[in-house]
Amino acid sequence: MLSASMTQRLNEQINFELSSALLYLQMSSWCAHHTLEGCATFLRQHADEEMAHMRRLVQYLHETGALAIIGGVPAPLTEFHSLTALFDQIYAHEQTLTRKINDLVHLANTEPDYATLNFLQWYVAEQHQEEFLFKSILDKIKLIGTEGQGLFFIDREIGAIAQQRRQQVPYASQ
Ligand code: OFO
Repeated sequence: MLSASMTQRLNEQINFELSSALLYLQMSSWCAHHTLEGCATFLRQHADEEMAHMRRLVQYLHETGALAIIGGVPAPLTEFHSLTALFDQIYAHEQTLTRKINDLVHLANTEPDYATLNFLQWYVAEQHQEEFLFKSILDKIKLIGTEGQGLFFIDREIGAIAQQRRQQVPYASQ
């Protein structure tokens, strides 16, 4: 059984994952609007992944007899200065997510709540992968550059990452 504070903090995380899904879906739409189809597909997949992260938390709350509460989330930003700014924002967002997961791990460790500590290990590993993924995308963008045909090649590269992830991540969408 979860403590009241752990239940509250896991519910906060549910809503943060949901707001991440909405942000990435909005970003996907921005990319599609700017004819960056590879980026749009990649970000749509990523929105689905965030929804899966949310559902995993909801299921855990059910299994522990707690009530999952889907709260209201603010509307995501709709405008981005550039593709580089958009991916910079994602990288910062994922770092915030990592800090939130780390705070949850700290709480589980100090309560102590070993079942939740164990459950959270999946998120710890996931955030490590996510930060690595987005850092490598940013590195690629900086390497290729967005001048001239740069955007075309970046979009193709990111579209290829989406293709690979479709095979690796079971819930990645088309
Ligand atoms: Fe759920 O934060 Fe990215 O992965």
